[in-house]
Amino acid sequence: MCNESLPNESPTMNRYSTFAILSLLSLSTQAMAVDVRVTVTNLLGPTSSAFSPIITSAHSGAVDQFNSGSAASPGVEDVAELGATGATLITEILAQQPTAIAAPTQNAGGGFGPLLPGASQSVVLSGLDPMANRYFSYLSMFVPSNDTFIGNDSPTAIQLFDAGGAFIAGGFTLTADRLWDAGSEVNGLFGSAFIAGQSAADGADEGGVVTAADFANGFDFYQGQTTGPGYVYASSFNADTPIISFAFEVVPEPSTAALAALLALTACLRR
Ligand SMILES: [Ca+2]
Ligand SMILES: [Ca+2]
Repeated sequence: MCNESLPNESPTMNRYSTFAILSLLSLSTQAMAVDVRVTVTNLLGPTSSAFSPIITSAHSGAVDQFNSGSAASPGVEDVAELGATGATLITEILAQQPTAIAAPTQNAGGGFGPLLPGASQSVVLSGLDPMANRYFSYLSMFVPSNDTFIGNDSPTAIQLFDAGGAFIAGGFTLTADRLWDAGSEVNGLFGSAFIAGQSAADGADEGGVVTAADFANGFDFYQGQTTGPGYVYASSFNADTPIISFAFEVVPEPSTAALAALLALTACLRR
């Protein structure tokens, strides 16, 4: 885009150069904030399981949603049993780190609902600081079930940015052996979510701890049952069955686009 015939030292170009550098300085603080779009896709077959909206968050590593072998927090129990938009969990996340950014994924047309087999949802985590929001976490109910969920136990397992602040999130896929049981509700048809005629608000207290879910046999209760959306549930899982994928991309902001243009202009002027 540079015009090679431009004289290097004209007074006009020096004025432009000064303007460009001053503009760069004024934009530098805005440009540090990054918007990242998270896109999730349900990889299961058409009569298989779905996910509640995925509660996503970006944090410094200080946000630990749960621990295997310990009782689930009220926020994790709420998502794992009811699969809503995670208001209690988001409150817990912000209590652990006030500068964390957290939000649930939405359907393509907007609105919150189940992430059905084959479908995708997304959310933009806005204004991320590469240090305060370096790591990514997720949590979502896996339905039909009583309290089965996906979520990362380790707060530092997934990096959005490296230690130098560079965006490095490459995406990942979860397999069925990554499902958890919250240990908060007894598994069975009674009180299961996503099954017609059952109410997720029902259920018997389990009083247990977060453990690996019985993905091989733990969904037999729901086989042949009609789901909320109307299809008859039929599914089976192996340990290595892919269930959901996560993808990340930086969303250009107007300030970022302007900065890129100014950088290009400055490079031209310095030739
Ligand atoms: Ca943990
Ligand atoms: Ca359970």
